This record gives sequence, C-alpha cells and structure tokens, in this order.
Amino acid sequence: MNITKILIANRGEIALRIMRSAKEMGIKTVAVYSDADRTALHVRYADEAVHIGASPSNQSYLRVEKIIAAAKQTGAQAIHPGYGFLSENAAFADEVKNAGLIFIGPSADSMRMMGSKLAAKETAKKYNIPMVPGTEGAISDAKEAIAIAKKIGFPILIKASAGGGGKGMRVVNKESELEEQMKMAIGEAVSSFGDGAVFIEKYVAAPRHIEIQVLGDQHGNVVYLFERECSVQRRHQKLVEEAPSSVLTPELREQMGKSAVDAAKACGYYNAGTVEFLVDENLNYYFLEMNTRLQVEHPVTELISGIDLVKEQIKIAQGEKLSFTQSDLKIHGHAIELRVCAEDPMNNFLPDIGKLERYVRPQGAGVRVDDGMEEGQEIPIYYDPMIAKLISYGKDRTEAIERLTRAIDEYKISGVATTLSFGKWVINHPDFVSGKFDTSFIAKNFTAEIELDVMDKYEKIIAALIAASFGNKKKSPEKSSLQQRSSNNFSNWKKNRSE
Ligand code: MV4
Repeated sequence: MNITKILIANRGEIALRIMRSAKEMGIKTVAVYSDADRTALHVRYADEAVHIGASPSNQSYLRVEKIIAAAKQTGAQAIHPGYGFLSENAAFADEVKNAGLIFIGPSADSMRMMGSKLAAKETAKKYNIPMVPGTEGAISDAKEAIAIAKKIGFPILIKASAGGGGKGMRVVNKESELEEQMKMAIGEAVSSFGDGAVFIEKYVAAPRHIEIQVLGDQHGNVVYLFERECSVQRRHQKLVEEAPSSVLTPELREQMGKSAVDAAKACGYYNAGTVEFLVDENLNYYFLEMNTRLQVEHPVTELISGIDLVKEQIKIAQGEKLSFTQSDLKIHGHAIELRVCAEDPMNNFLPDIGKLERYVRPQGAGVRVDDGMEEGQEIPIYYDPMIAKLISYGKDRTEAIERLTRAIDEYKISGVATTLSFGKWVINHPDFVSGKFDTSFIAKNFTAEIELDVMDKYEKIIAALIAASFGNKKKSPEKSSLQQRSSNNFSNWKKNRSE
C-alpha cells in the first residue's frame, strides 16, 4: 500500500521534520494544531491543517478521537505520532489501526512489551542480552529484597517497572535503609504510575548512557545504525548527544549492536527504535529499556549513517522491506546535537517564557538546525521549552566540536534565556573534549557560578553594563543574593547578547 497523505499528530520541530521527509517522498501532509499553535510554522508548512482543541495538550495533542477524526476528514491514510504526546501509547496505536489507518510506528504489542521495564527485561532475557544483576520480577517483600541485595551487594537501586525518566528510582546504600526505601518506592510507584511493581538492580556507579538506533521492517529484518552517546544529562533531561561515542571499540559496537537487534527481534519489532544501555567504567554494558519511537536526538544518527530515519519509518509502515543490510551501513564522520531550550541555566534551568525578539539561525558547512519557531513568535507555555536542535557534523569529533562552537556563536536569540552558551561551555569543557565523562558530568562540573568564569573578559563587561542598566528584573526571593546576582546578570546578558 502506498501512503499518499500523512497526518502528523505532533507540533513544533518534530512535526516539521516529519513533513520535510514526507514532502521529499511526494506525500501530502496534514497538520493538527491547538489554539496556541494557530499560526505555528508546522501549520503553515503542511498541505492542510485541522484545529483539534484548546492549548493544553490534554485538550488537543493528546486527544485520540480528535486526531483520528482529523485523519478521516482529510483522507490521510497514516498517522505519524512523532515523539512525546501519543507516540508510545499502545491504546492509540490500536485505535489508529481499528479506524483503518496506518500507525507509523511499531505494533501495539511491541509497545506494550517494551512499555514496562519488567516486561522488557523478561522479553530481552530470552536472547541473552546483558542485564544488570537484580531481581527477575517485581518484589514487595522486604526480607526477600534484603536477601537479594546481600547477594548482589550494596549499593542497590530500586526501580519502578512503570517508571520513566528516572522517576521512582531510589538508591539504597545499606541493609538498614532497604525496608523503608522499598515502602516509599512502592508508594511512589502507585501514586505516580498507578502500578506498584518495583524491582531491584545492582547500582552501577557513574555509568555512561549509550543507546543503539535500530530499524526493523515488517518482514523480520532488523539492523542497527550504531550508537548515540547521551551521557550529558541533567536530572534525566538530555542536553548534548553525539554519534559515535568516544568509548566504543569496533568490537563493543558490534556486540551492543547485536544485542540491540536481539532486543528488537525479541518483541517482534518493526519501525525505528532505540535500545538503551548503561556502560560502566570497565566497558561492561547492560540493557536498560527500549524506546519504541523516533527520538529527539535521531539527527546525529542520520548524519553519520546517511539514512533518513523518517523516510525509513514511512517505507516500513507501508510494508516495504529494508533496502539495505547491516554490511551496507558504515559510520561517516561525527555529529553532535545541542538541545536549544528556552531555559535559564543560571536559574536552575527554569523555563524562560517570552517572545523570540531576535531569532537568527546559524548557517554554513556541517550545520543542521531542526526547529519550529520563528522571529517574533511567543514561546507557548503549554509545551516542551525546546526551541531547536542545533546539530553539527564534521569529518571527526574535533571538527564537529569546532563547528558546533562556531554555530552557537552565530545563533542569535534574544528575548528569552536559552541553553546555547551553556552548551558551548559543555562541549569545550576538558572532560567533554577528552571524551572522559559519564552521566555525572553536569552534576560534577556545573554550578551557575562556574559558567560566569568561562565568559571572556569582554562578555563580562557587557554583562555588568546590562545588569546595571536593567536592574533586578527577575527577583526570586528563595535564592541567595549571590545566586540571584549571577542569575540576573547572566540571563540579562543573554537576552541582549546580540544587541
Ligand atoms: C541505573 C543506574 C545505575 N544502575 N540502573 C536513569 C533513568 C533510567 N532509564 C535508568 N537510569 C539509571 N539506571 C542501575 N542499575 C543509573 C541510572 C541513571 C542514568 C541513566 C542514564 C542516563 C542518566 C542517568 C542519570 C542518573 C542515573
């Protein structure tokens, strides 16, 4: 079946990203939009657009029946969910199918199997994929938990099976704390996820977060498109991602790639997917979970593999076989992505609301900008504060860092604080440059005051002048005067850096 019209059940940069590939394939696009997005770029880029409700996501982008009705009304045969919103909702995938439409994603069954961490581990176990030592299933008895913890050794980690993004995780350092921590973890899992199932794993200290991109078709073919290094995170929010990782040897890459393919095969996976692993300091790797969607950071994989992942998703959804095999795939060069968010790194990364007074994208060799905003636009408060993904590509890691640094300097955003200069600090930090970093990078190296030190002399003078002329616009009474001063200086400096 050849898809000729796709509805994109998403907004912002990812809606545009999907529409671009559809357009190149000669496929018509339908946007859906909320009140806040009436004039958004993704609405104007699409061939047609359907209003689906008020600004809050639960009245628009999360409304299954409105989205399916919009597809029916416009004659779209398929729905691409993007990431976030309904993208990992198995019930949505079922509804789409029941409405006679194609869900551009995996089967609802695969989503269910990988949607719970315990079910995912159970599924992956059959293929001998390395796992962190721990309990086989859910555990609720404290005595049993203590016995297991003693066997695997403290510290241990209690995880909620239904958890995500680090929610519901508790580190337990000694036996005397286990019972209480477990009770709290179960209570938290019930209240946050409506599912009290928790399990225990050995705690891997300061791991790297490395994920493998896979692609599977509906005929049982699965390949891996190498790894993404995603260890630069803050409170489980990724900030910088790159491909390839500096620590993987060709042998380890192949092993992890094969494990990722096995995980996909274990759940009968088709579509693009990501298998997450922890990698410890001795380069042991452990399966964590599988994400059954296109990921935010997919562009770095596209740049080093030459594969358009969205086009592949569409071709897979319409039943085509993969047109390449594992041996056709090679890594070319190096790519790094910085998430440009309307957040103030100097103010605890709080979302900074406002208008993009000036918005000028960087250009030139090896620079890709995936965004969905334009100058003069108000950043909606209802959704994720990501303004853009700035991605650089170079012949090697050094060139990718140089190009990303140059592109950050070219990017002119005023009106809101962004993570741009924070990103420049990250990618030029000695630990990042050397490749010797893990998931503790931000917690270990970043305090708001440190970043002030990396501003060069000239910038410091400008910052001081601006701070003096603007006064204390953003007082936050709960902060110390030192924090407050640096926070104000920095965000005002950034707001006006291009003036
Ligand atoms: C772990 C771990 C250490 N040991 N599991 C955090 C999110 C969730 N997907 C898994 N996570 C972790 N699981 C064991 N057995 C440390 C983390 C972790 C982490 C993982 C990936 C990226 C960033 C992280 C930051 C803190 C903790």
